[in-house]
Amino acid sequence: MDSEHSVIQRFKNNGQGHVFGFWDELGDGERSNLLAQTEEIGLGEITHLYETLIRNPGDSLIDMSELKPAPFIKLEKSPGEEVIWTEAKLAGEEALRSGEVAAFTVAGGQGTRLGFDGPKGTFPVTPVLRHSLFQVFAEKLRAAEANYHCLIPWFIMTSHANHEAIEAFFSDHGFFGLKPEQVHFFRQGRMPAVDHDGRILLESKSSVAMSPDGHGGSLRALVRSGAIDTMEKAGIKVISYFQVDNPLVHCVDAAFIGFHLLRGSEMSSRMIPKAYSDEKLGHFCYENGKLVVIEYSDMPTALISRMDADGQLTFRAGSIAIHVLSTAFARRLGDGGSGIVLPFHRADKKVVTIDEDGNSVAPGAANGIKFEMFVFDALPFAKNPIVVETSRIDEFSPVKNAEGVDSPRTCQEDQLRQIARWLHVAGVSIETDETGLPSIGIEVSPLFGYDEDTFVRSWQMLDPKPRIVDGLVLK
Ligand code: UD2
Repeated sequence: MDSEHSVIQRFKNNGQGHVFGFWDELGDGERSNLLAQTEEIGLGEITHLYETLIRNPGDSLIDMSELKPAPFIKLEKSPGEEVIWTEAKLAGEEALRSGEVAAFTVAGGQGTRLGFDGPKGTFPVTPVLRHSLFQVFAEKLRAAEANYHCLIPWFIMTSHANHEAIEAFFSDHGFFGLKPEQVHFFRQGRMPAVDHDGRILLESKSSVAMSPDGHGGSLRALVRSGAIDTMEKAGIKVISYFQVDNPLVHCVDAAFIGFHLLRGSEMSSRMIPKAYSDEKLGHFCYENGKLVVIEYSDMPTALISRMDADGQLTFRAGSIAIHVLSTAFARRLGDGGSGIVLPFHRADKKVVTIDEDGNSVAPGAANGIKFEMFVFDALPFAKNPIVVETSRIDEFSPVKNAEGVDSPRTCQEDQLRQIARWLHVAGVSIETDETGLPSIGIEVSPLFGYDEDTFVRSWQMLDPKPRIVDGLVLK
């Protein structure tokens, strides 16, 4: 009772007493739900965010006039550069063989744009068998484990909304052949949505409108959940971070990991040249000597479309949200002990809430503000951060929208083009259109081949070779 009273009083003192406006009408279960939620909320933090992001948004923390394009390690190798890629690959392979690498998927997003009823990782993404994103990643990890004779623990950050569904999905599918004890699920933190006056929005009389605190919340969630302790106990030194929406990602890429290690980097990122100026990718930039990512929505249009004399976009280094972090760096940033706190960004959204009488209101336009942290904001705090180019066609085709760009259809087509290219390298030509898209459906399990080299190796060992027909599955 006392603690109830002090929580309620704290909210009143901070001008948020309305959160308990229906308290007298609530039953015991509803009261404890509301109390549990409100205990998660840092009222000082909310006041600070209101002051700095809503009331006096002021200028961006980044000085846009100081931005320069960030250098990156190029994929196209000039004669002397072959050797640095080879050395990097060897160093990454050594770390994998020594069991120092964990995979980390952020899967706590709400996936609203896709309009899929379920956690995004359960979305059926492959072209023939319609295997889920999670299955694709699991098979890639199993294939890498077989290749490097190692165990790769897999950490998956969920949200309060999808945690149980994700755990059940893995359990129903036998963890896709992984050992259950090597897969670790943990929930990310939440933040309340507020209105334009900084008042916390209620979703119902007994619940606050809470939403995930962004993928940048993964660093503190790694620490709070104990996942980082598990990593350290297992001798993990390198965390290979990727988003849940991109089945082409190399879940653990030896060369990328090797560059990270050889350059003494605490956080490294993958980039691709942007396909066109408005492509929705963050931009790798240097600001006053620090590596930063400026999200597409925050970058001034004049900079987004600026061209070099050779006709290329000046700020072409696009972030595809694939990073490698050292475990020690993740802990340092996640526990806040270093005094470094990732900034929050505001997102104006439609938030289902209630009116003064407690009736549900579905807004027609953005009525609320959500707060999210972005993991790439950790880059300027990292020692020796580096950016390494990768090939778009081989590593990036996310599923974000129900239709159009970055949709299930474009992603399936990109998977099919990749298989056609691999077959071509293996000496088998199949009919494709001018974009390289085959006219038939073929699927290759990552267990058969997860990149060109492993595919060609497995293909060469097939005896007899299968006929290439519609619906062929290689596993
Ligand atoms: C992200 C990047 C963008 C580019 C693009 C590549 C940001 C702000 N932008 O855009 O620069 O790299 O990806 O595909 O990151 N997630 C959580 N918890 C959250 C929010 C998101 O786990 O609270 C996960 C989500 O499940 C997904 C990933 O983070 O795996 C990306 O989230 P998104 O779809 O909001 O990012 P997007 O497409 O705006």
